[in-house]
Amino acid sequence: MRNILTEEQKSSYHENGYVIGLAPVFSEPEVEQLNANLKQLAQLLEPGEKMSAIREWHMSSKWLYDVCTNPKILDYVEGILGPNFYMWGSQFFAKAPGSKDTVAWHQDAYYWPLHPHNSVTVWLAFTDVDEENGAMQVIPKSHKDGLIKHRSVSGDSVLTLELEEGTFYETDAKSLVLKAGQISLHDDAIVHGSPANHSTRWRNGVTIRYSGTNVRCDLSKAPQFKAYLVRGSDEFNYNPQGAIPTEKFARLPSDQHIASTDEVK
Ligand SMILES: O=C(O)CCC(=O)C(=O)O
Repeated sequence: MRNILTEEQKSSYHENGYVIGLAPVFSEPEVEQLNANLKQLAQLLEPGEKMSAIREWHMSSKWLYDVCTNPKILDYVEGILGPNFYMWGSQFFAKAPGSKDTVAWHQDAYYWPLHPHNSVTVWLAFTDVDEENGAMQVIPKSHKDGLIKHRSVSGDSVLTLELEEGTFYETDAKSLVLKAGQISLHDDAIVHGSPANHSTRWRNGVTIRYSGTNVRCDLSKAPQFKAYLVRGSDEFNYNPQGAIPTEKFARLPSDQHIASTDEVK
């Protein structure tokens, strides 16, 4: 049986800017295999590189490409973006036990030279994530208020930009608690971030980005941008298409990831 978003889950996404509580995409044995494969991929990191450097490696690793285009994930995304959409981004966000790394409060769309705003991020949990080990947090409904000016980041954030205090209500934050193998979906304008890992457990997951085919990337700002049509047809043909990788585990040269020339995420 296919798991798709119910009407209630779709309304909740549009109202709040995110949805959780979805039936798992991967079973326990599949999660074990995912982590074993990730371990192999991570062996290609240079000494000192963090897991967040595994970014857009779906363009070089067939294993990761297959994860990002898993039909069960696409079924959920289709409930938001409709029948025609492409996948273009992926990045791991891992925190070791006790890691002080945070992700500063931000809005994805502020970083991305994509128009119109019609993009969804899937956060796929490779480990259980909860309040103790630094699960992602969102400010419900904040996607409705438009983009807010960001400043350069200070502190332990793995990103480069952040929202200033007072531009949103941090007390409203909700943690996106997930079991390994589950996903959340969030809107490109929702305010979100994540705190340090205060537990003795790893916290790890991959973000995967999808956009409707009506979304055009400004290639003067993100020259490496490549779209992989994953559902339906592309009547717009706005973006260059990516080539499906053939090697199971291979790293992408760091200068090939999709950084915008204005702001790097
Ligand atoms: O995993 C995190 O803590 C942050 C992820 C994130 O910023 C994103 O999915 O856009």
